Amino acid sequence: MKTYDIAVIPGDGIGNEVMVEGLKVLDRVAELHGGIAFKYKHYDWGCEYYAKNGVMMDADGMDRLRDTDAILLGAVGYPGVPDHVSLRDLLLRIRRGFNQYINLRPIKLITEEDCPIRGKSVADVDIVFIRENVEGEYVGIGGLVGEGTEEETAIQTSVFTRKNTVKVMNYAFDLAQARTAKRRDEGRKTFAKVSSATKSNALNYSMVFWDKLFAERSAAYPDIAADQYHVDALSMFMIQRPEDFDVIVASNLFGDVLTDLGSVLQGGLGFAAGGNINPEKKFPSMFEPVHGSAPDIAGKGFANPIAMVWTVKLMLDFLGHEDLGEKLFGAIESVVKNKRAQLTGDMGGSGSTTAAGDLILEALGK
Ligand code: GGG
Repeated sequence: MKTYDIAVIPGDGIGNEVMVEGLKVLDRVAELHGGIAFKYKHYDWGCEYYAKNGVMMDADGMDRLRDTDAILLGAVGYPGVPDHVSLRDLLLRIRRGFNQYINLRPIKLITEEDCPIRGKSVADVDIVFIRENVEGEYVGIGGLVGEGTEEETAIQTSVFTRKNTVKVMNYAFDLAQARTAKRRDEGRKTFAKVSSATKSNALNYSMVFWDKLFAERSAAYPDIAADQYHVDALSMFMIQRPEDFDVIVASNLFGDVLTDLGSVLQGGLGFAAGGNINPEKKFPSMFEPVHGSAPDIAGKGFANPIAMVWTVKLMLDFLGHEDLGEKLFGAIESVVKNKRAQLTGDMGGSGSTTAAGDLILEALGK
């Protein structure tokens, strides 16, 4: 029996509710497999912890997470703690501290009725975002000078290193190669490509550098088509013609914004899953739904757990259990297609978070 040590950080708001469903489903997947188990260590870090202790996580928190096989996180942020404190002192600290330089966010439509764009089929919406996750605009370098004076000035600097940017772009091209190989095996003729989100017309150092590295990487992968768009145009084209996109590589900030937009193509944030990945496995990777803590609906028991369950699928894939990931995705597809009236309100149903989780368990079988 192989036992995986999973650190669980439900965090804030609906993070607590959807995490229960994620773990319930993960345990059923282990049961079905028979040869694996998941051992959880729960951490109550987050905004409530901050209110009591003045910190988002313990001082030795990173050491406590270090030896786990993966981290599952719910959501971070709650009124009462400034957003920049809650995000930077927990989520971004783990991403950067464990060099999780890839943020992988799939955008895949399961049923046409969930796509708000007229005339788009399921085959039209199947994109994977590779977002740079440890530097760029989120690097946290800057300052405030002249506070309280008329000259008050804020400075926030972006950092793009060649070493990291090349690794992120290579990851995107490797993924496109894998997607192309899979499509070939399936007898399909549409091959993957990589699109880059840039803004080099305005950002004359960072994004010109980004474009230069993208051109270099594209030349190194001659079998994979590549194109680039300014991020403003890309956000428009993602809505007008999502079928033109396959793998999109973006900086930290652009990727964050574009994936919220992209989630709408698949039915909303209730579907959007994510993984913060350290591909070398030197440190644990962390899996989290894209959505936040949703204070407006927290505690009411009707948050959509699908994004969390899909996130668990990404973790299974990463741990080398793609077969189980596929099985779990099949269960998600089955409930979205056949049980929507019993799913949560954002999907037009009248079910609770717990009921939606139970339906996924049922679809997984015994
Ligand atoms: N599910 C984790 C969460 O609460 N995310 C909210 C958020 O603001 N994330 C920003 C980011 O992904 O950079």
